[in-house]
Amino acid sequence: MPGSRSSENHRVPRLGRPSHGTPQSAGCTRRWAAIAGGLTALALAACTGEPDLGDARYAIAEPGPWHIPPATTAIGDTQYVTYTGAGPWVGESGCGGGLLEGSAVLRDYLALYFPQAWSIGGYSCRPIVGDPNNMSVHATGRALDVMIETVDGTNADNTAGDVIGNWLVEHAEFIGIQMIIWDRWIWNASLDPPKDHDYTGQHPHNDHLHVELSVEAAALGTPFFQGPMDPPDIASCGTIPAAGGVVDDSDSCAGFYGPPEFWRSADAGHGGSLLWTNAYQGDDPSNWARWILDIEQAGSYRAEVYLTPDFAVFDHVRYEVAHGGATDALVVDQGALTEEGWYQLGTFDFAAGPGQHVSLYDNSTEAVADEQHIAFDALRLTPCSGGGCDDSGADEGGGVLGGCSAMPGGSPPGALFVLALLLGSCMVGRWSTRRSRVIDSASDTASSRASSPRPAG
Ligand SMILES: [Ca+2]
Ligand SMILES: [Ca+2]
Repeated sequence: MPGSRSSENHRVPRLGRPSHGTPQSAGCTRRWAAIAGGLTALALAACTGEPDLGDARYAIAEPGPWHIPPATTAIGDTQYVTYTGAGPWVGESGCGGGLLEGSAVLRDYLALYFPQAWSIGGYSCRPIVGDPNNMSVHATGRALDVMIETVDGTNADNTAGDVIGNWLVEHAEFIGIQMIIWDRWIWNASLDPPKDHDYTGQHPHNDHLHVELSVEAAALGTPFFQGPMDPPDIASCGTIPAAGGVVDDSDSCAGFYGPPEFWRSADAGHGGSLLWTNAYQGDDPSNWARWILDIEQAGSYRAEVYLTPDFAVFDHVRYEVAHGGATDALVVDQGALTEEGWYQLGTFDFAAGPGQHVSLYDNSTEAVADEQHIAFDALRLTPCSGGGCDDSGADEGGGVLGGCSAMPGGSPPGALFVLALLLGSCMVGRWSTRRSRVIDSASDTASSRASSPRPAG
């Protein structure tokens, strides 16, 4: 996992999430037997039949390898892409030097629409693992490693990864995908059906999808790269109407990522539920969350987050607002609030359509004290113009927090900006987050964490 968590995180009990009920797990049954002599409050909370928090969206390991559903297989069987390997290994002089252009575009697209991938990289100058005479496709710049956190350190998270693999299979010809390896299974677009079978290579591909582009795709020659790139239809989770709207943490347009044991829920906040985690010092986020936005009508919107004092403590919470092709990084003092309510992040120009978001990250480059809670609850967008954009959410308490826009493009409320200057807490520059690095960086080397796992293939 990125970075190391401060120890206080491990001492905070995680409670079940009331809004998602699933059958009681076998693990809880065993635990009941084991603790018959002395139940603790924590065990009670953990055994009420509620799933672990992260299970609400991801973190399910299906038995067996990647199972491509029949409907996807049927589409995949109609796809044909010529397979081109990397040729013999002739030393580093034969390597491409970085991701090719099409690979970088696909990387950015996948990072945007499949946030369950915690990092995406792919360039590596080397032979195939276990086959020193032949060059890895990674060395040509035509292969991506789409990193998916395992469920338990061993088993592939099929909820998170299968949807990506299946989407790539269904669009293989359109994009130019020649091969995918995921969870001990391989799909090869150049084969006559059946195009998939078990993968028995050295690395089980339990923590990443290996995705190879065709030569044509890597050179931007396939239809995928020719026009506007629509989001994958599976990513739609609702639209913010022209009059504005709220995305709450319990909505399908709200995603929370990273180790589920560090996300805690509370029966508080907007709609009676919120999530919180603790800040920690590190270069990369460990836990992060995103409100995924599809905007009906382009325009300026005041963006506010709902905060509750007991769960909003940390004074350097990093937010990113991706709006209308720009990404603004913000630092917000969640701890500045004294009452529950809506607090402004600023006013942003959103485009019509999907692919926009507000994200929140748990890491800080500076030292972090114990128990610095970060709250993830509801986001509200309200259309506004002129001075009306500076109005604080007066209906349910709230106001303006100390913080600042770290990037040009956003227009934080005047009072907020002045406060930021007084506090001297304005942090300038684009954040080196896992997400923005992947999306914004043109160089493969910037995705350094992504290049650490080097599987076969
Ligand atoms: Ca599996
Ligand atoms: Ca909520």
